[in-house]
Amino acid sequence: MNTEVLTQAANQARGLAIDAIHKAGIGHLGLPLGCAEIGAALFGEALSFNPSAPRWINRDRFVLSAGHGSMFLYAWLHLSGYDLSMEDIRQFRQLHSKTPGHPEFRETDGVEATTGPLGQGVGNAVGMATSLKIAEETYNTAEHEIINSRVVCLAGDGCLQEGVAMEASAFAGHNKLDNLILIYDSNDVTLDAQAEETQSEDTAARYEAIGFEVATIDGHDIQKFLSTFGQLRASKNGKPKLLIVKTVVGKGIQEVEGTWKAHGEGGAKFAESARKSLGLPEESFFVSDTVRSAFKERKSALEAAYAEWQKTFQAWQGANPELAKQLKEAKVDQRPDAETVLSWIPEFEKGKKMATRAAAGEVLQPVAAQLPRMNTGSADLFGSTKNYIKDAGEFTPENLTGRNIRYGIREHAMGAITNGFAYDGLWIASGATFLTFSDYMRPSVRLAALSKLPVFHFFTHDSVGVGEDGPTHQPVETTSALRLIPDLDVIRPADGEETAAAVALAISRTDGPTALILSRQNLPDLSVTSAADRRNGTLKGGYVLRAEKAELKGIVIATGSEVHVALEAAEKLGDGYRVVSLPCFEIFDRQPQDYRESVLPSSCSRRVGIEAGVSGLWFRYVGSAGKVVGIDRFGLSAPGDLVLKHLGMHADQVIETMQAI
Ligand SMILES: Cc1ncc(C[n+]2csc(CCOP(=O)(O)OP(=O)(O)O)c2C)c(N)n1
Ligand SMILES: [Mg+2]
Repeated sequence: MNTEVLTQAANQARGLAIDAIHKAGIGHLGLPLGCAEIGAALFGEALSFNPSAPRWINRDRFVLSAGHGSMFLYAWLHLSGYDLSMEDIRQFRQLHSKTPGHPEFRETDGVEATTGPLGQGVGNAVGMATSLKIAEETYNTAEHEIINSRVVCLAGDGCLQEGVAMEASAFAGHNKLDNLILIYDSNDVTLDAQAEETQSEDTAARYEAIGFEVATIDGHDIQKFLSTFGQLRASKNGKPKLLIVKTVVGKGIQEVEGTWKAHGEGGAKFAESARKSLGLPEESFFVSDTVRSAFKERKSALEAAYAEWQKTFQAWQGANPELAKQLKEAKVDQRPDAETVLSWIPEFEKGKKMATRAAAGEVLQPVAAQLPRMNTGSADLFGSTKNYIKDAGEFTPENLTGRNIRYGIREHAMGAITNGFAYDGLWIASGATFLTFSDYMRPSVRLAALSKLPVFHFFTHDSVGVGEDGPTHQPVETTSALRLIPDLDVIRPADGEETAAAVALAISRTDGPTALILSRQNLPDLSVTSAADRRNGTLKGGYVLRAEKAELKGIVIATGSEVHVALEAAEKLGDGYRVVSLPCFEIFDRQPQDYRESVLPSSCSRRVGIEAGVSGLWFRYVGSAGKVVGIDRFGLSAPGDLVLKHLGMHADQVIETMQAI
């Protein structure tokens, strides 16, 4: 497309944003208007993609980290010929539209990631760039290059102010992800104020210092953008790229442009005069025939390039049937089922005491051997989180297929990067840290749940049982806090067999994330029932671990490290007492009513729940007549077994509590 047409397209995309936001009465005009030339250059020329095959493996991934500028993305996806009609644009921000307020993965073709919480998209893009680097190394051969795409991320001042972006960028620089092009919309404005009120750093120097190649240009100069972008794209120098584009926020609405008032919908009331000054007709939601046909031609050209690629791909497939099979299975929603995964995991030695973190590490080995697609990582805690895949190497720029990723002490970036892996779908990613520090990555875990991403994490050191490190490292509220996130499965297994099932559940899940909550301290194995029963019970979220041997008098419900305490209490209480192990509330809640009733019969209201954490959520299972032995305070620095005892995590406390009902 020539510059003339691209300029017209930019102005018409501005018109679409103005009209959609004017119609909705709400939205963010600043970015779609300020970045209109960048959109024209990217979607009209620079990016490689196929609107008819939006998940084409060799597409350039475009992530709008500044998700508030969603109308930017919708306008360009529409013009490019994705499945996003003008009617969809008219429905901007309306119920069940394909054009929600912020871009949502799975809702709209061409939306690569759910963005809006600033900075997350940068982390996701770094994850996608990592994913593609591994894919290049895994799948390209000397004869055939089937993957050579780039990840392009548009971020604003807000994204780059957020810590997660800096964590992720440092990871990208360290790992030499030169397939990443981060475009920084530097418009000197944020939501509330001119940017100078809150930032004074030299962003170019900051990024140069962490190993990026940096260029700065006028973001309204289409030709300059195309030539610079082209150079950066071609430069395989081991440096990720930062392209700083100086733009005028809200450009085209003279009343507000260049000021923070242009950030949101403030300018929309000037729609009429703005349309005029942009050279647009009075007709709203206008796209000229010239622009339409130019984008139609562009789509044909993209499809032709895709067809060319298909030829290479066919040849590659013929020459590499094993790799082709692996790649075919590498889809975001493609996972082995839990029973299959469990069949790979041998039973644990009976009677052996073991921490569930150690059990998870053992379970991981045969699973990883069966699933070459799987990698894992830790936030500088492999030695403690135990999720290292043995003999599988470490991911480094020189060893891209190493399956253990050192995320550094960057929990938040780890969350966002693993989400990036999951959005891309090629690899099965997981991370690990101490449960207490899952708080540092909570925003990314929440987005994984919202976007239904099959990613999972090993959260170890799961209670005051951590011991001497003290209350800073002893989670009490964290497991419950994670349970509050909708669509996140939180699994706290009690022994090796439950851990095997927990890992199998995490691997097999296709429609959301899983948090594995694992103990630091050794736990006895629960061989009161068979390994198969414990595994199958865990697959249902909860089960009767010890059945009553006489008329039912009471039920003790527990998770993880407190299940053996519950067992001991029930033994002492007598034959009429049942123990229910409830490793996963969410999965148990999804079981049919008759199963749940068989585990927790409503006729029995004498129930005690025990968990080394805050008690609030437990009343759902013990009911108003029941009681909870929990820890509704912060912990203490002392040996773990003493702290657990001191805070009531012992059989006598359970017995006393049951007897008081
Ligand atoms: C984590 C997070 N905090 C706050 C917000 C609310 N918010 C949305 S946009 C924005 C300002 C962003 O500034 P910038 O990235 O420069 O965007 P511009 O105004 O230039 O479009 C804020 C504070 C958010 N979306 N995410
Ligand atoms: Mg800004």
